[in-house]
Amino acid sequence: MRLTRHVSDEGVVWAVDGRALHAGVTLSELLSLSSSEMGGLLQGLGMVEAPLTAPCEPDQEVWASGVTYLRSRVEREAESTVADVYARVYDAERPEIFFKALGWRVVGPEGAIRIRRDSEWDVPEPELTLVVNRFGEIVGYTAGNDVSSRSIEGENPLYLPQAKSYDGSCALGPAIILAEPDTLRDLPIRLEVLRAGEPVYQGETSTATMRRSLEELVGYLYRETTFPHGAFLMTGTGIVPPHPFTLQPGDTVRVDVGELTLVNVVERGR
Ligand code: DO4
Ligand code: MG
Repeated sequence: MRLTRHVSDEGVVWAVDGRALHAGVTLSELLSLSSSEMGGLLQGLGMVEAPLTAPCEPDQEVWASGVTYLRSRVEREAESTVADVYARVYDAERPEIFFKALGWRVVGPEGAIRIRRDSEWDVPEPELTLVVNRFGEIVGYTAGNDVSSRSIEGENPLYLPQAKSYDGSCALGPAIILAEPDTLRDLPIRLEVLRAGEPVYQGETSTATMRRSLEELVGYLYRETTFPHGAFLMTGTGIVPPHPFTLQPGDTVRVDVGELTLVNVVERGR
């Protein structure tokens, strides 16, 4: 089943497999129920034609995990003056988890992701993004792009919130696929960057190469933090374009995760 969020002149509507859910049924409400209770509300009415927007509510939280793939550790060690922290967190029992965005700041399909004006080295990070209900159950996934400034993070890891969390740094979509966690353990992830219509970077990996389990990441996120309306958790990148690649305004970034394709264009910050 595929959940999508649409904006029309009449307002926002959620749909299941292209058919509108009953007025007032929101993702927040669905994620406040257990996965067995949620099924009862997933009844589609008429077809929805309105454009897609990011599949999250304005007040939902997006969190992210880091250094969950060897590739991420290797690139971060190379860019950083304190490489040791990345090796340590890759091997540690406790994962790196950080706050990424509130739903209202999330960019949807075809929307503009951004590179900061005060950053010279910027990359997309294609990530399996878990959709988790209030009980910490994984109910599905979406495709995510954890757009990041490597120059700011590389200068000092304490600058991570500025490297990771700013307008246009988080894109999700185009849909939520409702799925059992077991179906997410070996999902293909691909990244392609087009410049003037030509590919300038391509990479691929699989969630099977992640060092941590999905449940482990969700377990740490929910350990001392409640999410009455559920949460999104980006699970880290296994693809990092190597130096000197950097995003440029006008680039098109395509992220494939499982059966989803998220496409965004790159803009320079204000
Ligand atoms: O350690 C910094 C962030 C790591 C990250 O975003 C990732 O590995 O995907
Ligand atoms: Mg990331």
